[in-house]
Amino acid sequence: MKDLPFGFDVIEGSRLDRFDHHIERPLSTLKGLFADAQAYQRMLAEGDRMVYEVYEVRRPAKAGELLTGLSVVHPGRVGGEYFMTKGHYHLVRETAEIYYGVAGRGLLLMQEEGGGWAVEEFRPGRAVYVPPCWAHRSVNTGDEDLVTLFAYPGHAGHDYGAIEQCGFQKLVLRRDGEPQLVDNAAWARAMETR
Ligand code: PAN
Ligand code: ZN
Repeated sequence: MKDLPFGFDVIEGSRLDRFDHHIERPLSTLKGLFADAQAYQRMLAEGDRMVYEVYEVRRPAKAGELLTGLSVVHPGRVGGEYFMTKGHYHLVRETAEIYYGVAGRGLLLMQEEGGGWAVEEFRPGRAVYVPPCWAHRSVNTGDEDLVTLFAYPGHAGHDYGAIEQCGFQKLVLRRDGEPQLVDNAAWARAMETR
């Protein structure tokens, strides 16, 4: 019984005391993610900064299970665009997800394939619900790590392709010292040629 993950703690601010899998996403693995390709190349030339990490608690990938873990998006910007996750739909579209803010400030960008979009604030103690069929991306708009706990159905899977092709409708950019949602021209162009 001791192998079952009945409980885990967030320690040192941004790590789980027990996890089975650690995903690292340094800048070099995120080509094409940020809108300003030149700013991306300039930053990469200065060093391969860690953009985000995920600590996963492994469970069988089947319906009835919940996959949980911790997402840590480090603070930073490429050009004016805040560090963020790749973002994805679930492969099984009819699966939801819940996030809980542990530390830091940020936004969860969401969008539907039909064109709807939404944004929710992350802060410590706040939960954010992602309904079935909504793509989701975490954005760190603060100066410290954005740490969130997540849980989603075991059989959900991840579909990164649609977001890699079209991006999100909105970019989150720093303007006058504040995060602002800005229309993503690349998304509009990708939609026209579909
Ligand atoms: C999260 C995300 C995590 C990293 O566990 O996978 O925040 O984001 P990307 O998967 O978009 O790189 C989740 O939403 N799982 O379904
Ligand atoms: Zn997800």
